[in-house]
Amino acid sequence: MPDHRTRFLRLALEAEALRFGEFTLKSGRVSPYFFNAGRFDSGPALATLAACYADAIDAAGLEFDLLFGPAYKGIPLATALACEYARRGRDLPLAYNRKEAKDHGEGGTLVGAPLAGRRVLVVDDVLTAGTAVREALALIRIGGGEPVGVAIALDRQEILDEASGDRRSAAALVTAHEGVPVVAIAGLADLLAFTGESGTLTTERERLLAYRARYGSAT
Ligand code: OMP
Repeated sequence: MPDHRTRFLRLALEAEALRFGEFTLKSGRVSPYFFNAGRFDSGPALATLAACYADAIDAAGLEFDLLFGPAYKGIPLATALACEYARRGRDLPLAYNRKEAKDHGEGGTLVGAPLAGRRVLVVDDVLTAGTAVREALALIRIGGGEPVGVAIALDRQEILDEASGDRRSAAALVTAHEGVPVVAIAGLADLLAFTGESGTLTTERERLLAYRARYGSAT
């Protein structure tokens, strides 16, 4: 497993951003694990996380010239990543959105660097069905930017619909329909490998395997 995946999964478990138990998702599926990026709630945790994002993005060879963090959870993630790139000697403009339009001051829903004419990388936390990411791509296009990639921390690698027989992941469908690659620091497959190597997370791993058998994608 490339190092950034292991570093990220270790950090996520330590920060309790990744938890095992029983969680009902936005989709209604009952999951044996949940990822809450809000738990990366300190400077050191965000800095370590940002380095994992940067390593995953650079390994994928994505080319872009602006970082976009969708409200709310994407905002600190994209900000931390911009700081990490600055540390690595790269000056990247940063933008994000508000959930509610402002009708005074500078107005509108977009904040930060202008998107027009820029190749935009979306930075978000987790992808299940891809709805949140699609909304961010639409916002960027409306703002005149060109989305060229999506970077997420965790790809849950799930199918959209059990009944359809289509075993492609939601991330693969975003790429197919939107023409934009999705890069994850880690996915469910990595979490399974990690729990396998841990020697202690045996029950958790059994539950993850059962969940994957039902909702997991083939890719
Ligand atoms: P999609 O829009 O279905 O891709 O799911 C992304 C959203 O799911 C996130 O913004 C969260 O609201 C939520 N979520 C998590 O934060 N962590 C998880 O592990 C799973 C979900 C989820 O509900 O699927």
